[in-house]
Amino acid sequence: MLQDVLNGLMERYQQRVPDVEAVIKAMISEGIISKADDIENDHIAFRTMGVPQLGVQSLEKIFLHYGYTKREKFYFAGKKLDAWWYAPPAPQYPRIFISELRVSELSENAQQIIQSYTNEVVSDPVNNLDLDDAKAVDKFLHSALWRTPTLADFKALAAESEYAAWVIYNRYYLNHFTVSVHNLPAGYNTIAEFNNFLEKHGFILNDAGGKIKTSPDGNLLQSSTVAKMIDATFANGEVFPIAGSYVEFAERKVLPAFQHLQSDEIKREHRREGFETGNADKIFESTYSTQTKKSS
Ligand code: OOG
Ligand code: NI
Repeated sequence: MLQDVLNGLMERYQQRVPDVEAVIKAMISEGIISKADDIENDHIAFRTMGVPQLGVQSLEKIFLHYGYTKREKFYFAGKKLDAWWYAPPAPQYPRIFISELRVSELSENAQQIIQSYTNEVVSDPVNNLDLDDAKAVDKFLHSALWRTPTLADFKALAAESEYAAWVIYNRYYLNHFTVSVHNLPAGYNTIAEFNNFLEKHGFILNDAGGKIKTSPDGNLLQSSTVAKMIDATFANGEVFPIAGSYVEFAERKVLPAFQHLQSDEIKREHRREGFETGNADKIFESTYSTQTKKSS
C-alpha cells in the first residue's frame, strides 16, 4: 500500500524531471549500481501552502495513516517556511520532509492571490479521502487542487516568495527524491566524491552556501542538482519557463557511539538521523532563480 503510493509519486516525478533518469543512467554506466532499484531513497519532499484547510496538517494525515511518525520541526524565518520530517514505519521506506508557507506573513496582495486559488478547496480534502485506497491516494497526490494559475499571478508571487510561486503552479508534485550515497561503493560513498562524479557527467549543482551543505555536527552532508526549467502552460495558454523539481544527495555518517562496528554491521539506526535547518535552507534554493539561472 505505502509502496504503491511511493511508486506512483516516483513515476510522475521521473517523467517530469529529466535529471532523475540521467542520474540513474550515469550511475549505471559508471558501474556504481546495476539497476535503478539499487538506489536507497534517503527521503522525499513536498511543499504546501499554509492555509487552514490545506498545508502540513492536511497532507501529513496521509503519511501518518501509512505508519510514518512526525518528528522535529524546522523554521526558516527568511523564507517564511515551517517544515517537519517524518520517520518511516520501516527502514526500507524513505523519510519524508514536508514544508509549508507561512501565508499570513506575506503581503495582503500575495495572500489574496494565494487565497483566490486555495479557497477553491473548501474543506480539508484529505478528510474526504479513503486512505486505505492506495489508488485514490495516488490520484489525489497528482490532482490539480485549484485552477491553473495565470502567469501574472505567478510572477506577482515569485517577486515576493519563489516558494509560493512554485507551489501555486506545481501543487503536490514531488519536489525531490534523495540518493543515499553512504552505502555506495568506495570512491562514490561520500558527498565530495559523489559531487565530483555528478559534475564529471555534466550535472549542475546548487552552490548556495557551497556545494556541500554540512550540519554543525559534521554528520549530515547534502548536495542537490539545480532544478531544470520547464515550459509551464498557464491560464489562457500562456507558456513561460519555470523551475521544475531537482534531485538531492545525502551522506549520513556513522555516529561516534557506533564507530567500532564493522561496515557490514552498520544499519540505518547507526547513522546520523533527521535533517538540519542550515542545510535545508540552502537546498530550498535549488528551485530559486539565483540557482536556476545557471541551468537555463
Ligand atoms: C526542501 C528543502 C530541504 C532537505 O533535505 O533538507 C530539504 C524543498 O526544497 O522543498 O530537502
Ligand atoms: Ni531534501
